[in-house]
Amino acid sequence: MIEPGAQVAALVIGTGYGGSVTALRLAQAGVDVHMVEMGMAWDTPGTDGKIFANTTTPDYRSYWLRTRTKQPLSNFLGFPLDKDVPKYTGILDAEEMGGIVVYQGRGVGGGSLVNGGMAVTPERSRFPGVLPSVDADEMYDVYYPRANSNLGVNTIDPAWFETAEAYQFARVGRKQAQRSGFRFTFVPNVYDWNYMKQEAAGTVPKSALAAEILYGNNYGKKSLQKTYLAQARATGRVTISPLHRVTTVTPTTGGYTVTIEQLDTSGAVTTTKTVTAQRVFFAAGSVGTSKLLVRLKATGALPALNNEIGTGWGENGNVMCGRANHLWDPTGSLQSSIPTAGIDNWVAGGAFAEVAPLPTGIETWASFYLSITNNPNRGRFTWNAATGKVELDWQTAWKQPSITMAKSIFDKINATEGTIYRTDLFGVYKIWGDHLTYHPLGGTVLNKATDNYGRLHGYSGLYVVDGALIPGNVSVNPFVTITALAERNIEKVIAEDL
Ligand code: FAE
Repeated sequence: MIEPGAQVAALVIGTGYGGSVTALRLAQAGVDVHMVEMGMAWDTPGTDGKIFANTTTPDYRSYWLRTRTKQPLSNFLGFPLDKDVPKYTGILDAEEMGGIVVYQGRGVGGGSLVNGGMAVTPERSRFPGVLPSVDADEMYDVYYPRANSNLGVNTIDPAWFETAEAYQFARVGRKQAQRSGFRFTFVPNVYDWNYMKQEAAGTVPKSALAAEILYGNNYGKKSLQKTYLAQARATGRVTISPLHRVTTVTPTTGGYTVTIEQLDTSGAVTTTKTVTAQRVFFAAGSVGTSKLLVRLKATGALPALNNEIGTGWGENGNVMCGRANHLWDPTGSLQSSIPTAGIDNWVAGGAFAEVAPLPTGIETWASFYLSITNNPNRGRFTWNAATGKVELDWQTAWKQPSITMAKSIFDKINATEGTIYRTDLFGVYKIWGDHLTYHPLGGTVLNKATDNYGRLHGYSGLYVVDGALIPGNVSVNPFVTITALAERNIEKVIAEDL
């Protein structure tokens, strides 16, 4: 745990993908690194003997400082699903920002603790539209392969997929996609598929087959704790302070003064510490990094940051929906919580739809999808001096292009199958889950708020290394791109700045 008055060579704010890559590579280059993480360590079992709670039974561990759950699927068959929980520094933050709920992981490992593990490299042809200033050859020859290998990305055994009871929902999704002429693709994942086979055989404790995902995964998923962070700790040069939140970064002689609040599990501040860091790497996630930098610029701690800070934020075009199948098309009462396939209509209709599980334990006859769409709308973080808070300018109506793009897939499938949308999953008579995102991106965009390698304009020794660099949309699930970009940028920074 970091001591007040400490002097550190490199301080990393946040322990998600960008932060973990940065810490590992700096440590391997001989730099001592301290990582500050506002969430918990998630290394100690709870009252039920497990570290993480099940998705079907949220408890005190499940939400970041909320007294009531805020489940992405809020309703079922007309009944609201949310329930009261004790206020605790739990694992999933449902941050309500203006017109959108932004879901984020909290704890050592960031989003890797709560996400679906879908590890997708965007198609090469789409990359210039995502990050135009980045050399695509370098990314596809060097940094994407490096990221995939270090994250432990693997693909499902196609033969097992054909017979696994837990993937009946995905096989129904495939059959219906193909009957409407859509391309159906398998999606790589960081879940250990061999472990899942053993879960199905009943030889190991169940995790994906026990509906664990949103509130953490006790066994089979290779979160950052098992990959980059384990490697980083093994260097002996990386230390981590969980339940510590960075509030201020401001220049001082030879580096930066960083103010850090230590939290207890009720979220109360128990101590405020001031330390000095030669270099500071912002890895607090798209929302965390952007909010921090907007506030530090507006309040005079880092006044020389440029006017791009806070702009170019997007939600990766996320929109959810469900379809009601016929009685002869059951999707299965046992569903793996780990998605493994999607419907690709990006070129024709601007949507890539993940065929998602609904692991309720009962037959629902529902097909459920999270679509990533080419929504062009972008939000902006601004400082509200009256409230002393950073706000996000985003309106729910800006999701309309996403809905239109998702409909390019599901209207056709419904027409082919003679089926209808579910209206009971996001409220009463509400088809579209258009009020949320799992994929916040941007707000401190590469080559705008920073140079082409994440160095913040206006200050030497300050870097952005996370999803805040990516301008709003990557056309697929984002963490492989965040990881690969962090690998590219830190290699340059180590070569030129240290
Ligand atoms: P992130 O992983 O969010 O890490 C930031 C860390 O910084 C967090 O641990 C914060 O607690 C911490 N932090 C924030 N502010 C402070 C502060 N002031 N002081 C100290 N610490 C701080 O950032 N992506 C995929 O590619 N595939 C998926 O299947 C997928 N499924 C998802 C499902 C869910 C439910 C969610 C929420 C996300 C999903 N994502 C998925 C998105 C993915 O997890 C996300 O893009 C990355 O985690 C973002 O990585 P960053 O390094 O930017």
